Amino acid sequence: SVCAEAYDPDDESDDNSQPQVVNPKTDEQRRRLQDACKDILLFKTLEKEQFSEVLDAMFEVQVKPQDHIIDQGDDGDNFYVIDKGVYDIFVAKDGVSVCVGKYNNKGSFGELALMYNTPRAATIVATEEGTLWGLDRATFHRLIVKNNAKKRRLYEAFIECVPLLNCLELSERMKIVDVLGVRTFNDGDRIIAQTKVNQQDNTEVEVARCSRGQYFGELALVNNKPRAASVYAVGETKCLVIDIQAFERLLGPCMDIMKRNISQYEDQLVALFGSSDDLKL
Ligand code: 1OR
Repeated sequence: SVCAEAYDPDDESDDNSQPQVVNPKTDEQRRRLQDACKDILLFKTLEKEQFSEVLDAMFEVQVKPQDHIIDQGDDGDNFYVIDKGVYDIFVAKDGVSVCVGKYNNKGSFGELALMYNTPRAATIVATEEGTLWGLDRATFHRLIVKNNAKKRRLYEAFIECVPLLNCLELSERMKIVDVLGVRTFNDGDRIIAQTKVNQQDNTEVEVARCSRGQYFGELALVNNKPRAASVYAVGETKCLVIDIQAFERLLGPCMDIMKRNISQYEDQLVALFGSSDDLKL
């Protein structure tokens, strides 16, 4: 079984024996593929050359409503990037399959079984016609898993000094490093756009400034509400990013700390504006 392979992110031995996979694509496919992959976090730390090898290896998959792309418990074959379509995520709880989330026309899934040689952790079902880009297990291993060893070396020390993540075990922190992406911004770039409830009042006031080791963007994910504030880069900045599914999967143990900090935002807002209605949980 593939589940018996040991996972060693520091294993540097090169699978050079393995031929490079190339699935030819039309210009139109290539354009769609590049568009679908431009925000995929797992690709964001790859060198240019590795990224183009990934794109070469990917293949198009057409799906129909109710197609099971992945079944929980199976061995992992491919990693998938969404081109279009809505996909439900089901996880079995006490023998009952529960919908725990969905992917809406963007994102990726199927990395866990390939990264850790574990059975598929969830079932993914297409709810409508859609298109996916698949990446085979061997190429995923050769390029993404190998890159994770480098990511761990680069970000291990930094992750250790993020206070929020102190509540996690080392192995849990490393799982965050495995799925995170890196994004850089220039001075003034808008990183998060506030969803404006009241279009009349558009004046923006600086309410806080975050620096190294701090975090932002959690509020909308914790509350399941629109973005309550905009965030702009001050000077050139570099952020480590995780997607909402990984956030929910990995940051549960930090939830109490985040909620406590959110109640402090409320106090700050009341002090500034006399109300914190936009933040109500
Ligand atoms: P995989 O290779 O295990 C199923 O195949 C994929 O579903 C998995 O990789 C992830 O990419 C994706 N827990 C586990 N896997 C998830 C989850 C998830 N969500 C998406 N996947 N949880 C839901 C978080 C919103 C935690 C459920 C308890």
